[in-house]
Amino acid sequence: MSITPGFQGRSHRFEGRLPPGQYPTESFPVLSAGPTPHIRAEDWSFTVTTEGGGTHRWDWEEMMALPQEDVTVDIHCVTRWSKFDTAWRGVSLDAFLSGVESAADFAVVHGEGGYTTNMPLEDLQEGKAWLVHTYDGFDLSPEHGGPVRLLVPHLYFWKSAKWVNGLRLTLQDEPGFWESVGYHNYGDPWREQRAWSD
Ligand SMILES: Nc1nc2c(c(=O)[nH]1)N[C@H]1C(S)=C(S)[C@@H](COP(=O)(O)O)O[C@H]1N2
Ligand SMILES: [Mo]
Repeated sequence: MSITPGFQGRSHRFEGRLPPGQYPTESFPVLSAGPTPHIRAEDWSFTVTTEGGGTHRWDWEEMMALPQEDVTVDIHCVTRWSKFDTAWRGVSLDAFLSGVESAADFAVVHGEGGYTTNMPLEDLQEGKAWLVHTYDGFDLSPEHGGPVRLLVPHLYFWKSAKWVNGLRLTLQDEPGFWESVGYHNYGDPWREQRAWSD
């Protein structure tokens, strides 16, 4: 029998839920590459652009009219903290993509301020990703990406773009902000895909 240091007591409850090289934290660290934009909900919008240049846009009210889901998931940051049972409310990416005609295999997610991150389109489909506006029962704070951020919990948390405002569907894979400076292109925490060389 082995006990992970600093992880006693809760080890049975979270058994098997800590990816390699990670430690659990109760706090919710803020990691932003630049200043925090303050965006009012009424000024927010989300635009999906297809490989052919077609656009589909939702404003706050239109997003809130889509089916809302409560999601409780574990999140894993590449800086090695993991947080269990984070509780969000938002809209599945499937609800946005269902009416979008596209042959794209890849997606680039855009956040206000120029942040981008890429992933295979299928990682945003079939209940694997959400646009979330509520954390722990409260409006998502600007520091954590409010009014709306992406949540794609099965990949390292840098893929969960804060202040999300767009999704570009592409035929070729295009590395995003961190991916183009050495972070792993895919970022599966269970395979410890931290850097390109992993
Ligand atoms: N727009 C934007 N999204 C972003 C980031 C950023 O700098 N800008 N940082 C990423 C990184 S590296 C992480 S770990 C998480 C941090 O989210 P948090 O600040 O809510 O913990 O957001 C990700 N999304
Ligand atoms: Mo991160």
